[in-house]
Amino acid sequence: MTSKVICIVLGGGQGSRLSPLTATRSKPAVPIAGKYRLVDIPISNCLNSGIHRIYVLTQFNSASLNKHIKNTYHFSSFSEAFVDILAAEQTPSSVAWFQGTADAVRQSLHHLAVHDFEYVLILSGDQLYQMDFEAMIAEHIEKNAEISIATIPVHANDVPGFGILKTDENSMVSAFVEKPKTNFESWASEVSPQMAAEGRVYLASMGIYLFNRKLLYDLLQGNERTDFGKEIIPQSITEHRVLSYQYEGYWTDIGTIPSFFDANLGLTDDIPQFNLFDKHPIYTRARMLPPSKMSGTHVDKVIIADGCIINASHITRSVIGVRTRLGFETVIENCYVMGSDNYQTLEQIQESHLSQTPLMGVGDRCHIKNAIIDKNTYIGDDVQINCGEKLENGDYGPYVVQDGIVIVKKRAVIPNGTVI
Ligand code: ADQ
Ligand code: ADP
Repeated sequence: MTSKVICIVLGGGQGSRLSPLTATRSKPAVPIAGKYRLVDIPISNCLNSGIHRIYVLTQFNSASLNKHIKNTYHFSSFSEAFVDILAAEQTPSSVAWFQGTADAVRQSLHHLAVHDFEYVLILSGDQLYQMDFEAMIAEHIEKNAEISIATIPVHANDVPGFGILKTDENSMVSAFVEKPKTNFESWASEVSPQMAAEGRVYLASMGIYLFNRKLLYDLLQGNERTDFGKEIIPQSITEHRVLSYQYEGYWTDIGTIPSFFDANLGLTDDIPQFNLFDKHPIYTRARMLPPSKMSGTHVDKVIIADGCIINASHITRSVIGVRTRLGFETVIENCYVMGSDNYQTLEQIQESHLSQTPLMGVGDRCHIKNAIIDKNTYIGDDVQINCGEKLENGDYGPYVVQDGIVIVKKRAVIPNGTVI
């Protein structure tokens, strides 16, 4: 069955909600969990489900995404497997930008035409979850559906952020409303006792769709509908067999700074909801980095990627990414430190010492709390970043504050003694 499926990963519009992490890279290339990129999550779910033909749609065909995909996803030349990037080919000022999710898929249909397939699986590129799509496809076929939507029970507080639906006794979708803001109580559904006990009684679309090939072409061609959630799905439920494929595992949106931050730090829990230590791997680029080296550090609930040089005194509830360097007597709490793309040479380090400019990484005697430190940053000695909660949201030059989280921009230099 899965050999008849082509997957399209919606890699993101302008990515403004993840700004400034998306300032120089496309959203699918944003680093996650210390060594992966966002796009590795949907791609790994596909590969682990036996789906091997994958297109990633993005507005920015940035060098880092290209490089990552090219260096990561290699298949035998005897297989038809591929992971390809399809980028909107115009400039930001041009109307030829993808106008929305459905428009992005429409503009990509001609790339699919050369393949043999019966189903198209459409995924979001900014969600953290592990799901077996093979089971979803099996149910789609068994119930003779034309469209299947993966759904998850959510709490009333979350309803305004999702497409909410109702189903009949056969799990066929009978009603759908995109992101209802008020008076949605009548949209409550019958759910499992466990979900009901958690107060999760509204069935939300996960933005994961399986379409029969011909129907997708019919729905997209010859019209200007631009969005799945706002137009295609609500308009399809009366005319087509739309199945709700219910899922109750861990699933979270990582499309905003606070949700991205929480999802990363959540990986440090004793038993994380998203399990990196699972038999199904999350694939990413193999980097051939040296093992991490640590000295004099007390660590508690920390994930440390390869290639780090760590002399900090304390690290708590943090994710430390590839090639991170942390100086002596430094304290890191509740942080995602993304790491670096390269190491400085001993000569460069010597020069920095002589000129008293910060080294790449985090210097000595720093105290950094509630922060995302993007890659290749130069944070000097005696820097304190821990007043994010008291700062107004906004762009402060080398860093941005968003809901109490300080995001130090890629390649930013934070001079010795700075207090944020
Ligand atoms: P949203 O996530 O709000 O709701 P949307 O902003 O359209 O929907 O994004 C869906 C996915 O497509 C995201 O991964 C986004 O980055 C990507 N995307 C958006 N515009 C794009 C473009 N022009 N080109 C390429 N990719 C693009 C949707 C559904 C809801 C559902 C939620 C679940 O509309 O019904 O409940 O997903 O998260
Ligand atoms: P990642 O480890 O996050 O996947 P990459 O290895 O793709 O990052 O590197 C990102 C950027 O850094 C690329 O432009 C790459 O050329 C550059 N880079 C990587 N290693 C080095 C190095 N040793 N010296 C200088 N630049 C490097």
